Amino acid sequence: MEYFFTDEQKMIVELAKKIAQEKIKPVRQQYDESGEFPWEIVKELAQADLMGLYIPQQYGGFGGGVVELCLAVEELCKVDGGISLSLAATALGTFPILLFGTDEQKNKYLTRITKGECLAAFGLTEPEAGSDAGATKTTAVKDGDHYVLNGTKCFITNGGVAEIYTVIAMTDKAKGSRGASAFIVEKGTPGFTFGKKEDKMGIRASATCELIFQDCRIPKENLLGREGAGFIVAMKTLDQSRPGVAAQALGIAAGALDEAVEYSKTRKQFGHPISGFQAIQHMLADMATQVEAARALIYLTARAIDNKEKDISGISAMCKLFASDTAMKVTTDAVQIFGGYGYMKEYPVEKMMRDAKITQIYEGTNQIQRNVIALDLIKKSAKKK
Ligand code: COS
Repeated sequence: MEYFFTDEQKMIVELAKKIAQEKIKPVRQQYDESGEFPWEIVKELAQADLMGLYIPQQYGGFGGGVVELCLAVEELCKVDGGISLSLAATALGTFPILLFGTDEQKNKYLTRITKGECLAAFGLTEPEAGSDAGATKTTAVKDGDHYVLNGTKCFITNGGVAEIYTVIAMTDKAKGSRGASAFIVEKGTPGFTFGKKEDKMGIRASATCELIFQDCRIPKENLLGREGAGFIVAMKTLDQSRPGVAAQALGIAAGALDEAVEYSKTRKQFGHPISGFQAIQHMLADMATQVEAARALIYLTARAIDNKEKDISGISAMCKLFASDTAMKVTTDAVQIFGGYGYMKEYPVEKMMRDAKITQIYEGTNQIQRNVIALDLIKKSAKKK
């Protein structure tokens, strides 16, 4: 099903598929083992102009939106869910600037991202503020023409490798989540350093580390939106980016399904290819149905976001919830279809299952997604009355 994509959008898919097959597939296992950051692939993505897919043309981007981003992410993640994250995590770090930046901020930062000169990251999570994003402890104190940041962010995707960070910090602790503000912080700013690099179960080619702010002075021009709007900046950023995580999960699931179908045709037991057994056929049928349903939900939502529809929190959370649960189920079933071979690192589905797990956790656990969906339902039902 092609969901009525335009010729341009189909070209993006073909381009991403070519990079995934020709450049990423040959090195995915090596990067998974070493946990190194795949700069050579980032360069390929930048040269193919994929880094600016969702950024307006006036800033040098392709002028697409969440649909284009999801198409590229899905296709790349069919082959590898970790390497391609440099692109998706940069989008997460870029959305706050796109949504809330001034013209000056957009000109300064978006143009660098579209040129492929640098990556971006989003600094919200802290050791004691994970699901409870409002419990942010990092502070930003105004001092003349500067803000002084102190605190630690953790589990930051693209941490250390990105040049541009959007960071949430408290400018007025007494006001709770209404006292949070968002800032752009550049790598290399004195007082901004990186902590330990995480050693992860999956998406190992993606860089994840701590951001440490110690009396880090940033110019007041780097405030994003107004003071006190940081929590809303974070929530609206997540509303916009969750379909991208869902596309990552979808890609991983679709990749595992393809592997399982191919394997079932070649693996013989009891004198027949296992694809001839109904037990396997029913598993494949369920996997394919879930993948197709996730795809329909994601592109419906991405279109709604690109059409600037309001009230997208609930459906955006549904994408992330449904696609990530699908990825976990489908990759687990793919390992089952491969049997003992599926458990071995020599076959790709073992890695796909490890990569899938994080999609149920980051950008809000699936438990938080259910909270967001339920609150949205209740809010909308109150409005109807
Ligand atoms: N868009 C606009 N405004 C929103 C919003 C959204 N999507 N979500 C919440 N708000 C507003 C609320 O309307 C409320 O406004 P008022 O103060 O004017 O009433 C304010 O923000 C606080 O909202 P709420 O009371 O619902 O906040 P909570 O502290 O209860 O937290 C959740 C809400 C759980 C949804 C939030 O903390 C969250 O998303 N957590 C997960 C964070 C996450 O995804 N972390 C992963 C790391 S980022 S990679």
